[in-house]
Amino acid sequence: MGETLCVVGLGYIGLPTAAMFATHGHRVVGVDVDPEVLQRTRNGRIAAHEPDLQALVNEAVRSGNLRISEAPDAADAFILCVPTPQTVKHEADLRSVDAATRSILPHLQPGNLIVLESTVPPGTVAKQIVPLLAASGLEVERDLLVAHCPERVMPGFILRELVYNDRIIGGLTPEATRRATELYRTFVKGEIYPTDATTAEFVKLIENTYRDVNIALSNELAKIAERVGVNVWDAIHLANRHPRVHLHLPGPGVGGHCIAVDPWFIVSAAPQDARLIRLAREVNDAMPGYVVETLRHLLGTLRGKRIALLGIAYKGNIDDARESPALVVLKELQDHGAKCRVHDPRASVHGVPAHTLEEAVEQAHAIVLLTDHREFKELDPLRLAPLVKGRLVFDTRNALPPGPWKAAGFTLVRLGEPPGRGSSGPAAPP
Ligand code: SAJ
Repeated sequence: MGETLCVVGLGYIGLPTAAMFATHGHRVVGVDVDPEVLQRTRNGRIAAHEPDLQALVNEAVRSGNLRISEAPDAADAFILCVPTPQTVKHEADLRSVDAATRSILPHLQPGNLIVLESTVPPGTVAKQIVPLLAASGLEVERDLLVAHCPERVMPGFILRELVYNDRIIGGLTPEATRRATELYRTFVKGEIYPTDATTAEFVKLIENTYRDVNIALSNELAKIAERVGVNVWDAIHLANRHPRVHLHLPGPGVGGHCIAVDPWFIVSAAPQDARLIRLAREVNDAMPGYVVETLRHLLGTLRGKRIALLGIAYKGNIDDARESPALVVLKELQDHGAKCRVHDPRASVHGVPAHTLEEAVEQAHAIVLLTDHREFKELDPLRLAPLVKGRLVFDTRNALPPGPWKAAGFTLVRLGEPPGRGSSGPAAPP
C-alpha cells in the first residue's frame, strides 16, 4: 500500500527521487521555493539533461501521483533534498536544511517519518534537525521517526543509480531505520545497509573524501611524473592492474558541488585531525594554477596570446559547470592577459561568451582541453589545423589520441607527461 510523501527540494536529487516514488505506488507532493523550478517542472521542461528523467517526471505528473507545489502538505513521510553548499570558510551552509525543516513543522503528525537526503556534517540530524522538529510540539523520539539517507548517484546516470546502487540508511532510532528502509525498498534494488544517523552522515562524506584524496594523489603523481620523465597515464593504468590499487585520474582540478565540497565538512568537524584531507583539497584546488603555469611556460608568455578552451563543464559528458576548474583556468589566463574563447557543446555559463569550435580556435596560439566531453575525443585536427595560429594543444584529461593530432602538425602536450614523450593513447578508466 503506497504512502503519501512530501519531497522538499526538486533539484538534481529531489526531482528524480520524487518522480521515482510517484511511479512506485506513492502519492507525492514535490515542493520547491524557486518559482522557475516549479513552472518548468509543471510544464514538463526539467533543467537537468538527465537521460529518461523527463519521461519519468511526465509519467509521474500525468498519473496524478506527483503534484508540484510551493508549500508542503500533510504526508506520511517527508524527504528533504535541499542544497548544502559550503560557506567562504568552507563550512556547511545549512540554511536550506533549516528552512526546509521549518516548512514541514505545521504539517507533522504523530507517526510521520522525516528523511534528510542532503549531504551534511556528522551530527546534523541529531543536533540541528531534532531540536527544530521539537518546535512542532511533538515528542520527537516518541512521535516522529527521523533518518538520514544520503544519495550516491552520478550525474548522467542518476535514474539507473537511484535504483541499483546500494544505499545507507541511518535512523535516529532502529525503528526509524526500519521504517525508512521499508519506504526506499519500494524502488531500490541495491542492498540497503542500516546504521545510525551520524554514521550515515559520516559515510556519505568519507565516500567523496576518499575520491578527492585519491584524485589529489594522482594530481601530485602527475607533477612528479613530468619531473622524472614518466607518462603518468600509462603508469596509473599499469598500477591499477594490481588487484588492490584503484588510483583515480589526474586533471585540471576537482569541480562539482560534491567531491570538491564534502571533504571540507569533515575538515570543519575536526580541523586538528583532518590534515591529509585539507591538504588534498589544497592540492586539487591548485591544479588550475598548475595548468596556467604550464601554458605560460609552453608559450613563453600569456599576455596577448589567444587561447581556445575546450570545455567549461566540471567533467566530461555533462552540462554542469558548477565549481568547474575550467572557470578558474579561464579567469587566471585572463588575469595574465591572455585572450580566451570557450567552446563547450554541452555546458554554458552566464557571463562566459560561448563560441563555436571554429570561432574558439580561430587564430589561437594554443588549444587547451579542460573537459573530456565525448565530442572532443572525436575532433578532426585536420579541420582545425588551417584555423589556428600556433599548433600547440595542451590536453589536461588525456582525452585526445596523439596520432591524428601529431599527423596534423600539432604539438600535443599532456598533463602528467614530460613534453615530447607521447603515451600509447588514452588510459583506460580506473
Ligand atoms: N575527477 C578527476 N579525476 C578522477 C575523477 C574525477 O579529476 O579520476 C574530477 C572530475 O573531473 C570532476 C570532479 O573530480 O571535476 C568530481 O567528479 P566525480 O565524477 O568524481 O563526482 P561528481 O562531482 O559527479 O559527484 C557526483 C555526486 N552526486 C551528484 O552530484 C548527484 C556525488 O555525491 C556522488 O557521490 C558521485 O557523483 C558519485 O560518483 O557517486
